[in-house]
Amino acid sequence: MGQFITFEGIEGSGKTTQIRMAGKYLKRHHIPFLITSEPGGTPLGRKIRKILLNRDSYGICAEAEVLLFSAARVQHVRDVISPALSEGKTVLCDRFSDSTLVYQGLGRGLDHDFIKGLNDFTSAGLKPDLTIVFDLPIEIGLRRAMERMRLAVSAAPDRFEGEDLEFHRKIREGYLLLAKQEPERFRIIDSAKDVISINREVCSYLKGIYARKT
Ligand code: Z5A
Repeated sequence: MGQFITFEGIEGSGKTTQIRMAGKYLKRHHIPFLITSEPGGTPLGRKIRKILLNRDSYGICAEAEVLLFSAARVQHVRDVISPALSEGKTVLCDRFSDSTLVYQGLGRGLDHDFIKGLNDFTSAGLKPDLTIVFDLPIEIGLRRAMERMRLAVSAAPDRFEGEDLEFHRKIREGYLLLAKQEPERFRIIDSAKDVISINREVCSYLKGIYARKT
């Protein structure tokens, strides 16, 4: 089985930038890998993603939202993640079930145990071997996301980017709490640092996980 590594964090925390750089590191070391993301990763997931992020989908209630993220995940795990792991590939995934715990649990206020059960069901018990949380003050993350949007001519804030500061603060605190509860799985990186320093830290954690395996 390959290693399952998830990248988590608030909006604009640099996950996408770092996952690409981590892929380059694995390539240099001839480690077969797959980069994927949630919600997405499958044709169904990409359709669900459009619904979930579309700002005009105002009417989605928290209960419907969690089920849509879960539907995208179950397809993703079955069609993409589990097969790749079975082939011995390392899977680098931008967001996974911890996102549901913090966004739909703490952010939307849905019951924690209910979401845990749902996560177990959708991921068929699959748990990341390593989860890296990219942590930084929400103001910096949101500023980065806005700046990226400004550079992309037609982009507009999605449903989550439109949430207030209190929502994003809960998300950040939620990740730090999860990391405290499972210190053996989580690593926290200060994501306010520059891209190269963060990448160095990510690579050291990747090195650690392969060393643990041998
Ligand atoms: N969601 C959920 O509610 N429940 C779930 O179960 C799941 C997801 C799975 C998906 O949004 C939304 O779905 C997400 C949670 C919710 N919404 N929120 N918030 P998404 O996939 O569209 O976006 P995201 O996951 O939130 O990530 P992002 O906004 O795309 O940001 P990022 O990937 O973490 O960061 P980035 O794209 O690498 O960097 C952002 C910008 O900052 C970019 O211009 C970079 O060049 C720049 N950057 C990156 N690193 C640095 C450093 N170190 N210094 C300076 N600038 C930097």
